[in-house]
Amino acid sequence: MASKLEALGRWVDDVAALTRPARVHWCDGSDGEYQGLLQQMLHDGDLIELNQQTHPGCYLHRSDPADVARVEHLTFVCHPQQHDSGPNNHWMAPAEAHAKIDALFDGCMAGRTLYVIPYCMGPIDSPLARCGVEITDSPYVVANMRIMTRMGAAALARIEREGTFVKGLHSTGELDPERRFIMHFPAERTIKSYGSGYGGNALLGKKCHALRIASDQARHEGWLAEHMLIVGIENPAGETHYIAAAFPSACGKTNLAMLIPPEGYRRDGWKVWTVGDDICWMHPGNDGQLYAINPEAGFFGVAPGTSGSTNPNALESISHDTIFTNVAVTADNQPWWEGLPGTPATDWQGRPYDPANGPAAHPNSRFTVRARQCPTWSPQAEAPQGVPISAIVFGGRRPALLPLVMEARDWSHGVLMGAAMGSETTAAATGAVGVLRRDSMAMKPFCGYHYGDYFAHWLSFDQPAAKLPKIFHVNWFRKDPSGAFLWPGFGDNMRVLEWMIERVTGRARGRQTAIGILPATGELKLEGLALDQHQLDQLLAVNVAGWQAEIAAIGEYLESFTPRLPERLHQEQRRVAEALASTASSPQREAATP
Ligand code: OXD
Ligand code: MN
Repeated sequence: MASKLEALGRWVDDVAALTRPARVHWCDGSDGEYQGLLQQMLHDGDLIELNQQTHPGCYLHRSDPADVARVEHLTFVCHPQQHDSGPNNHWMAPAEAHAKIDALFDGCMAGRTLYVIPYCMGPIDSPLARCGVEITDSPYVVANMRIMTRMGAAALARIEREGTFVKGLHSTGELDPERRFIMHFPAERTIKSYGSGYGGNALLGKKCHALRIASDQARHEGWLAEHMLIVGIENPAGETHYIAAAFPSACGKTNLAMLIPPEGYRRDGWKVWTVGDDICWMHPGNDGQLYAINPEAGFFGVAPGTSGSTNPNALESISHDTIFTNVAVTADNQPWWEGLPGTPATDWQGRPYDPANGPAAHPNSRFTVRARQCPTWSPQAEAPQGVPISAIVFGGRRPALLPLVMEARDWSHGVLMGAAMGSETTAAATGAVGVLRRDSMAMKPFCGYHYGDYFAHWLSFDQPAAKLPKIFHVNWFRKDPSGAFLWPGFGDNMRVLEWMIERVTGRARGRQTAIGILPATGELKLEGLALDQHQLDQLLAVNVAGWQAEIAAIGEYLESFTPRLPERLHQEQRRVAEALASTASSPQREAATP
């Protein structure tokens, strides 16, 4: 074995000595290997063949009913010093965490195969990409990693060249929720995950590596690892602007990444290109712009709600060669979930469908599919240098107060907008209704270090030579007093993206307010939309008293990160509070520059 792979070989030997598998398989990422895994899982009952006439190459996996989601309360970020993990993470001392989880790994692969999965997050030749190796005893994980990452021989060759990689050790274990941990050791660039086969807990390249470990690595190396989609908007002149957007879950990231513009736009020649739907790594380029790659090669999307009206591109992507997890099936064995036409015959647990048992598909049921199967997949998604980012968007589910769109006046204000973002709970979710949960940059479950340091890292990009993207905040979820959504969303979000591009290119002037820059009258293109003036006014109103309460609440939230809260963010919060106060004392100045 070549010298740069010696450390990898030694680690695999050590893990095998601890977990004692019956055999070790080094994954090469080939088609033959993938087909062999599928056959083995069909034979063992880990996969069920779906209707091969309607859905060629599609299979269903039913997970343990107690293992269907990420487990944030069992997820730890173990920096040597607790204060480096911050109040935003659970912490355990690294030695204690290793001892606890290694005791679970002891002998856990007896009789099973240990798979070694070398993978690359990002285009294989990209200097922005980073490699990892996941060891797992789950063939389902191997098959999903092959879809979600560049996995196998090419990744191993890069690891051999570079000698560095993130180590991830996973075992499905006994799936006992009492014996389940997802541990991260950022200083050791190591992940250990035991007791869950669910995607976010088990596909270690995704949330564990590409967000929690990578965010910490990015901080040290001067880049950003973010929970953002990346979408390219091409105008009729053939110019493409790339937008990176962060939203908490259940806010439609995959739909926005695959948006189909309204008919008038399509007729005029506008096009949308999908680069990524969940994770974005952004590096400053030599020209001062931020360049982004999607570190993933596939989509691990939520199935329910995906339909011909909400996301036809996703639906087309998953019509073949897709692994479905915890969806229902129809009488003729097609995958089914709430939002699709037709009726389910069998629910996600394999029981005959009975509405008394709840939804037919699990609300967190998923599809895993190669990104290149998406009709709008951007050729630039494979570009080693990444795509230049024109705009960064933050957003959440806010039934009131937050306007449809607003632009930050500068980078610091934009960082404040991202730090303050949140989503309100709805009647559909358990717990109290209308409770606002702050989720800074949509990274609350994924930031691998102290949020105060993370905000400081964001602020540090504001350098004299930098040509930073403009930052916006959107809210697709405003409701009128009767509880109806004010904005149609989905494809019509294109109208808001177009205004952002008009701002980036200097073609729209906007309207300066205390909370940021909003579209001036007539700047949002609304042709073909059934939206009356009153609705538009509500969507773009600045309720000064409401905002004064909001900015005070933001101030309190930020205080929870003292003493690591950067003073600049604090100043920015005070500046907006003062601009609101002067607007309140002379309302005619609402249009004043903040
Ligand atoms: C998530 C996901 O939980 O993308 O955010 O799966
Ligand atoms: Mn996500």
